[in-house]
Amino acid sequence: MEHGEYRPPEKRRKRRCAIFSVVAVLLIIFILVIVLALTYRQNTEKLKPTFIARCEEFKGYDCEKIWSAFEQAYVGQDPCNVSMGAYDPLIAAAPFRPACNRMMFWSKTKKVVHDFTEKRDCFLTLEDTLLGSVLDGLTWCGKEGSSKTFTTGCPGWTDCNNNPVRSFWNRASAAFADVACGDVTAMLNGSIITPFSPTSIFASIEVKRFNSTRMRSLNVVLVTQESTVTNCTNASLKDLQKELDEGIKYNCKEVAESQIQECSSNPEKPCGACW
Ligand code: DVN
Repeated sequence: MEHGEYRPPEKRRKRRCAIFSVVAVLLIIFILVIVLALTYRQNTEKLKPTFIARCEEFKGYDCEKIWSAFEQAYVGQDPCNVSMGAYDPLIAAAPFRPACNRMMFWSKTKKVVHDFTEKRDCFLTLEDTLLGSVLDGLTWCGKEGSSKTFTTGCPGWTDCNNNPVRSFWNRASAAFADVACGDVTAMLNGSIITPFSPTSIFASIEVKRFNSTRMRSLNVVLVTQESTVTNCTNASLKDLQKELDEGIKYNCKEVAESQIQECSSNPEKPCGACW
């Protein structure tokens, strides 16, 4: 050691190390708390602004009231124990209005259907209504003992039947089918061997609620592509015909996806000429 260099006594050096360690631990805890708080906030806050913004695109509705009716269905609940009935107050807050001769149902054809309804106002799907629109593509759930809405860490579609998202779509689909009237259209997928799948929402909920006192016909548009594996003689489509309420006329037409897309991008073409 060089002459004149001063070294603190051993005790003072140890004290400085201890203080440094405490400060470092406190800093790490502080950073962890900030990260957890931001993650928690991110998981719980982004749904309502999206819901309200999408709702306000529909004039004449009290969006705060509809939001309250929505969150009461799942907030504070076990996310695997939210039944379809939990959304009854929401359906009552924003009831579906019948759009006779324009209503479109679908199954395994979400993209082609919504590409079409976004570009042409020939038809109305559930996702074009207020309730279908505010929640399309979103996920949400609550937790027992919490008043928060979570958007991550929620059960997936198949994790449990009574999850908040699946119960909502089942309930909304039932209410939408309850007002189906006039000539109704259903766009089904000709590239799968069972276009009318018994486990689908269309088959298990919607078709069962079609009522001949309101509905005149069901016109199936079977979307075909190069990979098409079926046609209107498909066995599952025969089942669909049998399941229809007595008095509802059934039609089926194979339509190339390219023809639907062409019609989507040609607004001058009248709706009825699309297929
Ligand atoms: O008539 C339509 C419409 O009114 C809707 O409300 O119900 C009918 C469509 O439901 P579907 O007959 O069950 O048809 P799909 O294509 O089997 O399922 C419709 C949607 O439910 C899917 O697009 C999924 O939504 P997403 O993730 O694309 O926004 C969802 N879904 C169905 N099975 C699922 C699933 N999501 C995740 N995992 C699954 N196994």
